[in-house]
Amino acid sequence: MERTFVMLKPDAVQRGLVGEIIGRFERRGLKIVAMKMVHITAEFAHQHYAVHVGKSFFEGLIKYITSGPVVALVLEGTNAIEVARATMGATNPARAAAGTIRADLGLEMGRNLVHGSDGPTTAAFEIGLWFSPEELLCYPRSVDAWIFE
Ligand code: IDP
Ligand code: MG
Repeated sequence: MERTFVMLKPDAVQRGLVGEIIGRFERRGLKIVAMKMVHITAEFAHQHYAVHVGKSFFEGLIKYITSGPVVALVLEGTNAIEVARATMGATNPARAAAGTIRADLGLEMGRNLVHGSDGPTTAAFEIGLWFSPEELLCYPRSVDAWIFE
Protein backbone atom coordinates (compact mmCIF):
# COMPACT_ATOMS: atom_id res chain seq x y z
CA MET A 1 0.00 0.00 0.00
CA GLU A 2 1.43 3.38 -1.04
CA ARG A 3 1.39 6.66 0.90
CA THR A 4 1.47 10.21 -0.39
CA PHE A 5 1.62 13.69 1.10
CA VAL A 6 -1.16 16.14 0.22
CA MET A 7 -1.52 19.76 1.34
CA LEU A 8 -4.59 21.97 1.01
CA LYS A 9 -3.08 25.40 0.35
CA PRO A 10 -4.17 28.66 2.06
CA ASP A 11 -6.68 29.53 -0.70
CA ALA A 12 -8.50 26.23 -0.08
CA VAL A 13 -8.82 27.06 3.63
CA GLN A 14 -9.81 30.71 3.04
CA ARG A 15 -12.42 29.79 0.41
CA GLY A 16 -14.07 27.18 2.63
CA LEU A 17 -13.13 24.32 0.30
CA VAL A 18 -11.42 22.04 2.84
CA GLY A 19 -14.38 19.65 3.11
CA GLU A 20 -15.00 19.67 -0.65
CA ILE A 21 -11.37 18.82 -1.45
CA ILE A 22 -10.77 16.24 1.28
CA GLY A 23 -14.13 14.67 0.34
CA ARG A 24 -12.91 14.07 -3.20
CA PHE A 25 -9.88 12.12 -1.96
CA GLU A 26 -12.04 10.21 0.54
CA ARG A 27 -14.64 9.30 -2.09
CA ARG A 28 -11.86 8.06 -4.35
CA GLY A 29 -11.13 5.49 -1.64
CA LEU A 30 -7.88 6.91 -0.30
CA LYS A 31 -7.48 6.50 3.46
CA ILE A 32 -6.48 9.46 5.64
CA VAL A 33 -3.65 8.21 7.87
CA ALA A 34 -2.53 11.62 9.20
CA MET A 35 -3.97 15.13 9.15
CA LYS A 36 -3.28 18.51 10.75
CA MET A 37 -3.73 22.25 10.23
CA VAL A 38 -0.57 24.38 10.31
CA HIS A 39 0.49 27.95 9.54
CA ILE A 40 3.99 27.26 8.23
CA THR A 41 6.99 29.61 8.47
CA ALA A 42 8.96 30.83 5.45
CA GLU A 43 11.86 28.64 6.61
CA PHE A 44 9.68 25.52 6.59
CA ALA A 45 8.20 26.50 3.21
CA HIS A 46 11.75 26.76 1.80
CA GLN A 47 12.42 23.20 3.01
CA HIS A 48 9.19 21.89 1.49
CA TYR A 49 9.74 23.63 -1.86
CA ALA A 50 13.57 23.32 -1.92
CA VAL A 51 13.46 21.87 -5.46
CA HIS A 52 12.02 25.15 -6.76
CA VAL A 53 14.66 27.49 -5.25
CA GLY A 54 15.82 29.99 -7.88
CA LYS A 55 12.80 29.64 -10.18
CA SER A 56 10.91 32.77 -11.27
CA PHE A 57 7.80 31.87 -9.27
CA PHE A 58 9.65 30.81 -6.09
CA GLU A 59 9.25 33.98 -3.99
CA GLY A 60 5.56 34.27 -4.94
CA LEU A 61 5.07 30.61 -4.07
CA ILE A 62 6.60 31.07 -0.60
CA LYS A 63 4.43 34.16 0.01
CA TYR A 64 1.33 32.24 -1.12
CA ILE A 65 1.97 29.12 0.92
CA THR A 66 2.76 31.06 4.12
CA SER A 67 -0.16 33.50 3.72
CA GLY A 68 -2.47 31.49 6.00
CA PRO A 69 -3.05 28.05 7.52
CA VAL A 70 -2.83 24.94 5.37
CA VAL A 71 -4.20 21.44 5.93
CA ALA A 72 -1.59 18.68 5.66
CA LEU A 73 -2.56 15.06 5.08
CA VAL A 74 -1.03 11.68 4.42
CA LEU A 75 -3.21 9.52 2.19
CA GLU A 76 -2.82 5.78 1.73
CA GLY A 77 -4.06 3.47 -1.00
CA THR A 78 -3.22 1.57 -4.18
CA ASN A 79 -1.09 3.88 -6.35
CA ALA A 80 -1.83 6.71 -3.90
CA ILE A 81 0.79 9.07 -5.38
CA GLU A 82 -0.45 8.85 -8.97
CA VAL A 83 -4.13 8.74 -8.00
CA ALA A 84 -3.88 11.81 -5.75
CA ARG A 85 -2.09 13.77 -8.50
CA ALA A 86 -4.74 12.71 -11.04
CA THR A 87 -7.51 13.78 -8.65
CA MET A 88 -5.81 17.20 -8.31
CA GLY A 89 -5.27 17.81 -12.04
CA ALA A 90 -2.48 19.63 -13.88
CA THR A 91 -0.50 22.41 -12.16
CA ASN A 92 -2.21 25.11 -14.23
CA PRO A 93 -5.98 25.00 -13.53
CA ALA A 94 -6.60 26.40 -17.03
CA ARG A 95 -5.08 23.23 -18.52
CA ALA A 96 -6.33 20.76 -15.91
CA ALA A 97 -8.89 18.18 -17.04
CA ALA A 98 -12.52 18.83 -16.13
CA GLY A 99 -13.52 16.89 -13.05
CA THR A 100 -10.21 17.51 -11.28
CA ILE A 101 -9.90 19.68 -8.17
CA ARG A 102 -7.82 22.36 -9.87
CA ALA A 103 -10.06 22.58 -12.94
CA ASP A 104 -13.33 22.54 -11.05
CA LEU A 105 -12.32 24.97 -8.30
CA GLY A 106 -9.42 27.10 -9.57
CA LEU A 107 -8.25 29.44 -12.33
CA GLU A 108 -4.59 30.30 -11.83
CA MET A 109 -1.32 28.43 -11.28
CA GLY A 110 -0.42 30.60 -8.28
CA ARG A 111 -3.78 29.79 -6.60
CA ASN A 112 -4.15 26.14 -7.46
CA LEU A 113 -5.51 24.97 -4.11
CA VAL A 114 -3.64 21.76 -3.51
CA HIS A 115 -0.22 20.08 -3.42
CA GLY A 116 0.58 16.40 -3.90
CA SER A 117 3.88 14.50 -3.86
CA ASP A 118 5.14 13.79 -7.40
CA GLY A 119 6.90 10.46 -6.79
CA PRO A 120 7.97 7.89 -4.17
CA THR A 121 11.16 9.75 -3.15
CA THR A 122 9.32 13.06 -2.80
CA ALA A 123 6.48 11.39 -0.89
CA ALA A 124 8.90 9.85 1.64
CA PHE A 125 10.72 13.19 2.05
CA GLU A 126 7.53 15.24 2.44
CA ILE A 127 5.82 12.80 4.84
CA GLY A 128 8.95 12.85 7.02
CA LEU A 129 9.18 16.65 6.86
CA TRP A 130 5.56 17.27 7.88
CA PHE A 131 4.79 14.40 10.25
CA SER A 132 6.49 12.46 13.02
CA PRO A 133 6.17 8.64 12.87
CA GLU A 134 3.70 8.67 15.81
CA GLU A 135 1.35 10.93 13.84
CA LEU A 136 0.93 8.31 11.09
CA LEU A 137 -1.97 6.11 12.16
CA CYS A 138 -2.47 2.49 11.18
CA TYR A 139 -6.11 1.44 11.36
CA PRO A 140 -8.49 -0.75 9.37
CA ARG A 141 -11.66 0.61 7.75
CA SER A 142 -14.69 -1.64 7.51
CA VAL A 143 -15.04 -0.67 3.81
CA ASP A 144 -11.47 -1.59 2.88
CA ALA A 145 -12.53 -4.94 1.37
CA TRP A 146 -14.90 -3.01 -0.97
CA ILE A 147 -12.13 -0.67 -2.13
CA PHE A 148 -9.02 -2.88 -2.20
CA GLU A 149 -9.22 -6.22 -4.07
P1 IDP B 1 2.74 20.82 -8.83
O1 IDP B 1 2.17 21.50 -7.61
O2 IDP B 1 1.67 20.49 -9.82
O3 IDP B 1 3.62 19.64 -8.50
P2 IDP B 1 5.19 22.31 -9.39
O4 IDP B 1 5.79 22.47 -10.74
O5 IDP B 1 5.86 21.38 -8.42
O6 IDP B 1 3.66 21.90 -9.59
O7 IDP B 1 5.12 23.76 -8.73
C1 IDP B 1 4.82 23.94 -7.38
C2 IDP B 1 3.79 25.02 -7.22
O8 IDP B 1 4.37 26.26 -7.60
C3 IDP B 1 2.56 24.86 -8.11
O9 IDP B 1 1.57 24.02 -7.56
C4 IDP B 1 2.08 26.30 -8.21
O10 IDP B 1 1.33 26.70 -7.08
C5 IDP B 1 3.38 27.07 -8.22
N1 IDP B 1 3.83 27.39 -9.56
C6 IDP B 1 4.49 26.57 -10.41
N2 IDP B 1 4.75 27.19 -11.58
C7 IDP B 1 4.24 28.42 -11.46
C8 IDP B 1 4.18 29.55 -12.34
O11 IDP B 1 4.67 29.52 -13.48
N3 IDP B 1 3.55 30.66 -11.86
C9 IDP B 1 3.00 30.73 -10.61
N4 IDP B 1 3.04 29.68 -9.75
C10 IDP B 1 3.65 28.56 -10.18
MG1 MG C 1 5.43 19.63 -7.42
